[in-house]
Amino acid sequence: MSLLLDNQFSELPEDRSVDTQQFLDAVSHLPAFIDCLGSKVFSVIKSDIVGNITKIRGVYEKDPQRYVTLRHILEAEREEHGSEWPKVGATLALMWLKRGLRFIQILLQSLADGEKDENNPNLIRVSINKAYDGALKRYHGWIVQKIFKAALLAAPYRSDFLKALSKGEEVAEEEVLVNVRRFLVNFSVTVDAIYDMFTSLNAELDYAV
Ligand code: 0SG
Repeated sequence: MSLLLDNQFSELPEDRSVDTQQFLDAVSHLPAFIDCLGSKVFSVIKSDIVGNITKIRGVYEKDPQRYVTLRHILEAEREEHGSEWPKVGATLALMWLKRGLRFIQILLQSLADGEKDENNPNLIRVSINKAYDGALKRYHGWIVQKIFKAALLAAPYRSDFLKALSKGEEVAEEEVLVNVRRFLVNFSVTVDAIYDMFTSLNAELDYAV
């Protein structure tokens, strides 16, 4: 059962600030969605994302009035951690989480755009590879790139992936893609805003794990 498309990200205000509570509520549905993909190979990805979310939530819950937006968290941690920052705390967790979100953004956009491997139209590897190259590959050393290759072999068929996006129900492809496009509107704006925030605060790091 997927709650992904049912749980839209909020529209951002004019200043493009991201409300921490709303963001945490929205990303909290990702782990359950990853479970719907059906292979244990994805559990490593799920625990990474759960770890990121838990860390951000842990900071937020210490003082919700202080950390109303994600920018408040980054600015507070910059003050608190000095030269250790940004490779620390919720800033580091969000740095990685946003890459996972960018991966999902590119993957869903590619599916919505109808990109396909013409010889294997029921595979989504073209879209997954595009997402990986655009969001994650440069941050991965060769061992993690091998994990990605293993995950690629376990990737669901297009039909199963679309079914997972439709709460396990058989829904016409075009209908699912309409929902994907709707979901992508606020989701993409949010992911872009988080990337821009990291750039403007000079918080982005480009080491590989
Ligand atoms: C259709 C499905 C297709 C799936 C294809 C999968 C593609 C991705 C495969 C990559 C597998 C990656 C597994 C995990 C890798 C992690 O090592 C990296 C780095 O992790 C960070 O390392 C942690 O996230 C940080 O945690 S923190 O919260 O404590 O801050 C921290 O530990 C950091 C190291 O710290 S440091 O040394 O800097 O001090 N993680 C990633 O690369 C993110 C992977 C996200 C994948 C998202 C895929 C979503 C799939 C959804 C499908 C719709």
